[in-house]
Amino acid sequence: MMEKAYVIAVVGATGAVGTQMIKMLEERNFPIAELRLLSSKRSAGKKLLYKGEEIEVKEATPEMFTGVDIALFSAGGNVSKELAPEAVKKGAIVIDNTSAFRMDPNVPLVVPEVNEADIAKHKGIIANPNCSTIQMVVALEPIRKAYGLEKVVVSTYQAVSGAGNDAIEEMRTQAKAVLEGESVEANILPVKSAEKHYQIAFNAIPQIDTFEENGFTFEEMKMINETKKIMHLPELHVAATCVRLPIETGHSESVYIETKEAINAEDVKRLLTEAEGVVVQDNPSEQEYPMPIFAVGKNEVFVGRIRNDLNNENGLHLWVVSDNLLKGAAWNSVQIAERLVKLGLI
Ligand code: NAP
Ligand code: 12T
Repeated sequence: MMEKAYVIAVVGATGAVGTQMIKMLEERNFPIAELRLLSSKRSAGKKLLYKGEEIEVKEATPEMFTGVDIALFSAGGNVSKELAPEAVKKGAIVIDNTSAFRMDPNVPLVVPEVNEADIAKHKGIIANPNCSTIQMVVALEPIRKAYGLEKVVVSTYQAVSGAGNDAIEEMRTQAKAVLEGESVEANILPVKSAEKHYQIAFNAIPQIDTFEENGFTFEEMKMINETKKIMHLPELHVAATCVRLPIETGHSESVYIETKEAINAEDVKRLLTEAEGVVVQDNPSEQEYPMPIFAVGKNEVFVGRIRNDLNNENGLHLWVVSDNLLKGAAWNSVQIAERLVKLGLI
């Protein structure tokens, strides 16, 4: 019997995430009957390659979703709010990479290694979590299962590609200007819409996304709220500090956790070695630990520096690294699409 093939739309196809989505669909040999690449009017007419074939990018309008089976959205929250319901009306299942619907109780928020079963509860839209949240929960879920989880305190070291192609370009231009002794311009980071912009080259910016009333940034609140929702732990204590560094791709996280049962670093190393989607890189005597330059282009979450807290027998420290555009975005979305097929939900 011939395998069924699907009509797939990628919204935001020309973006930092969208281009990785196309590459991922190709690499995974996803069963595609037709691929529609959509963007704003600005990029309409541009041609992108899929399996060596040129596909013309079209402007994203409601009509473009006629006949679409799965629509992968990563063109910003406003585009999703406007067009995702239109795509659903036309019968598509939307996998949304923006924060538009993540906390909606009717929308499952899915990391397949953690809560695959939630996929079946969808009513048209499935949300892909924030990149920093995804890599952290992949590392924490096997620990939760074995020891229970009480508290998480995380600090992130995030790459500029998370903020899109304009941010990558800005970092590169600034780095060149600094090295050549020229004046530096900043227009994109920390947030395009912000009043002030700061140099990212050779700097660290403790602001990702906009500030909330409570003193946390929206990126930090996404990590806090999404972690509780994905892990089904509404009572979990979570605190986050999110920092942008001049790294092109690959988010890193220093994570401190407290578990319900006493925890042992050597057991956790064994546990994570067996865990789906995790690679343990942890050998201090060989200076082996995860780093962004080694995670780029890989689908897995890399974990190292696993060590017991010195004061609390329920405390553990770890270092978690992953490609923010892959497991943090394109791979997690395509993985959800693959599970829809595997579970017979499409
Ligand atoms: P990017 O490199 O700036 O690309 C933005 C994409 O959106 C481009 O393809 C752009 O098309 C398209 N677009 C912009 N305005 C549009 C409109 N009005 N209608 C249709 N398409 C439009 O940004 P990115 O890094 O790929 O991120 C895109 C979005 O994905 C973000 O805003 C965020 O919501 C989400 N995201 C999620 C994660 C995550 O944590 N899971 C990570 C990164 C990004 P043009 O070429 O025509 O401008
Ligand atoms: N502002 O989709 O700037 O929640 O790195 C992901 C990444 C939003 C999101 C970033 C962002 C998201 C960023």
